[in-house]
Amino acid sequence: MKLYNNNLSPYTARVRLLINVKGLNIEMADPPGFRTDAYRSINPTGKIPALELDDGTILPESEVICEYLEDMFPAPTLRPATAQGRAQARLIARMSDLYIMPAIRPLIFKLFGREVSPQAVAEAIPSLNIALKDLNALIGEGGYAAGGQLTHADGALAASLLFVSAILPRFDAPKPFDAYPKVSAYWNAIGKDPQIAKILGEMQAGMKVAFGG
Ligand SMILES: N[C@@H](CCC(=O)N[C@@H](CS)C(=O)NCC(=O)O)C(=O)O
Repeated sequence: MKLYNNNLSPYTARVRLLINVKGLNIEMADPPGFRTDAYRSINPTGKIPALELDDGTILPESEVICEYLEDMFPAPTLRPATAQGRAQARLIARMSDLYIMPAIRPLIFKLFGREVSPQAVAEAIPSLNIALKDLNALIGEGGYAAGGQLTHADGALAASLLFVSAILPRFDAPKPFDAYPKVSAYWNAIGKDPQIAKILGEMQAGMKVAFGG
């Protein structure tokens, strides 16, 4: 199998977490550009990650890829043992995908010089604060997002919080987690997990190249 990947992307980082933990032999490939016809002919969404299966099928969307890898290679697992733990892991991964990343997307676009309206930029930090407040109410304790153990939710959440911590200071919000004690505690703890440290380190190296860290 082949993963269309870029180490800077939080969506690809969460897939590499599963690949690393499960010890899978999956080739990493650069996409032939973003939003290019060449890449869209491989992956219609034009986004990374995309997993090319052995029969040539393309699976886009990080959450879908993570679920596929869990189903195909169940051990070791990043799913909690109980139904409730699994629900919590899925909840936190969705909060990252549906609320945190969309809130900061205008700021990421601005940083990368992509077209974005001033209104979208102005709304980004208020939207992020709503997402962080909700996350603070729902996140697990003990250093992990769900079930007191490393799960796929940590891949999604730690990667998106790294983006928040790196980008918000560039928009006059130097300490974005300070008002959210459980999110702060999580952020201070999660990087100590060696598997999370590895994907965050790869993202940071990518950030250094893309926008100076
Ligand atoms: N919902 C998608 C989001 C993927 C995504 O937005 N990836 C970014 C890189 S971080 C991308 O490929 N962007 C290309 C573009 O902006 O057109 C997922 O979870 O995989």
